[in-house]
Amino acid sequence: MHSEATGEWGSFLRLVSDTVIAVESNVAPALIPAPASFELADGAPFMITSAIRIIAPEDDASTFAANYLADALHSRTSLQLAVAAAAASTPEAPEIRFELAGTAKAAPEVAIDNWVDESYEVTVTATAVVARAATPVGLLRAATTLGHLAVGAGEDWQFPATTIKDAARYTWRGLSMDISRSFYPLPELKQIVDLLVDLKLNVLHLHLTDDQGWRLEIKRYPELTEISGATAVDGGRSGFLTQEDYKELVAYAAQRHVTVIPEIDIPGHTHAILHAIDAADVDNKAPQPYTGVDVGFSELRLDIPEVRQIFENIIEEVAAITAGPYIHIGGDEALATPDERFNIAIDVAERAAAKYGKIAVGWNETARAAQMRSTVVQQWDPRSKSATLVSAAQRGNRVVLSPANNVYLDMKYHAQYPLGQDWIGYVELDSSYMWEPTETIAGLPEQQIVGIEAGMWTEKIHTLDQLMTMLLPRLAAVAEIAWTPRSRVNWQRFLTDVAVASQRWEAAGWPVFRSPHVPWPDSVD
Ligand code: TNX
Repeated sequence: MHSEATGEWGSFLRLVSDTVIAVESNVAPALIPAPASFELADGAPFMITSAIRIIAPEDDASTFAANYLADALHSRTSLQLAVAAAAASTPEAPEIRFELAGTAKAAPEVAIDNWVDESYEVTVTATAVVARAATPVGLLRAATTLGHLAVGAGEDWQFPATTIKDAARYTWRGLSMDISRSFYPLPELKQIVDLLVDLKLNVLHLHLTDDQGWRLEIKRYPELTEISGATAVDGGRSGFLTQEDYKELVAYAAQRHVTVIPEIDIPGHTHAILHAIDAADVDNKAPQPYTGVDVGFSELRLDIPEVRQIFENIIEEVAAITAGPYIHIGGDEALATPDERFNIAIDVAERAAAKYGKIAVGWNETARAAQMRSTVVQQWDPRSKSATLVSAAQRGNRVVLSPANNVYLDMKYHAQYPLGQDWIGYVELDSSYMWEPTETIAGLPEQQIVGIEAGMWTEKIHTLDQLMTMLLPRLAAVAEIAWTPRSRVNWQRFLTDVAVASQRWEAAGWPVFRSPHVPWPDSVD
């Protein structure tokens, strides 16, 4: 899988992968994100053998959770455990039992719209493993945890005796992924979803459109992808998702309780649509494709009725194939758009989302425009004035935090790092871990913070291997800050867990950056 890596990056990547331990073997479980409560007990462990069955409720979602655990154990241990329906349970024999029990908790007052109770409990004794949750999503979270809990080597694997009680801190935990500057095709996007599930993340925000490319087929305007699906940033990959591809991704993600949020960025970051649709390019500014990395020069003129109609037609199609409740309308860096037109653009976009049954999400710049209270504001730029964001939150808008200095995972790890950008500085693993969401913006009402999204921009990140090395291990840090209660956040424990978890990630084919903070077992220096 590293065959395409050449040059400086190629030798760097080979150095990384040479340090990988080929056969996984570990004695301590590495649970990332750390559960709300997790104690190893004194009792004997539960021995995992291929004779053990995973018993699950018969509904599809619970069966999916049980199969997820069977697959996770198979890839880590080579043991193949069978999944059986609850009616086939033989409680006198050792079993792994998934049980739907209890009443789902009520939604927090401020939550992601398609909120589902994700809490679960796992108890391990020598004779039984019981995973209990009020919802199938909770059972999937338990399955992920159990997949990580197994310790051993070769044929000899076990779950240590333990009790785990776990629940998410924030209800919106995601990754914002730019596939416009450089395209990432469907099979790679599915791997990204797999990584999100491994980290108990539940949002994949897809930045589908920008100056450099348009990545989603729109049936009414085939020229969008015929022309601007074929362009990309210099050195990046072009291409696009057909509506069938997109629907397949949405379904794949939904089965794993990941909400896909499509972003159609307006009024800036719009050179690709201007270049593809003549009627949208009213000022005739985009005869050529754009392949550079500048921002803030393009504008889609949503104050003009014909252009507005094109945009609404696009939103209608995007909404129709999006299962989740949201559409992201961008709104960032609209430097070519005067305030008055900016306000019109955000108003048009919010209304278009609402007309087709969706809630708008916008970057922090949208906080200053006319706004619906349901709109979710995504804060990204630590240099921006936070007063407008704070007052939007005070009026009731929900906030997703993506502070670039902590969670922009396209930033270089350090000055010599061969990939990424550095406009906000370097983001080493400690920067992604050592921050407290409620303390990032002075005066922001804490209860309006619905969650956290990491950011991945692809001006300089062009392959899946490069992408994974930027995500790992930093996305694990972001996932832990989003999931784990503050009292359980612990840098030293996290680092020890990253060293172990990296074996799993690399076995899945995802190269991991060797952060010097992590106590690697096989130090090469
Ligand atoms: C800022 S983050 C942008 C993107 C760039 C990114 C590079 C945001 C809302 N806008 O257009 O790709 O920085 O790090």
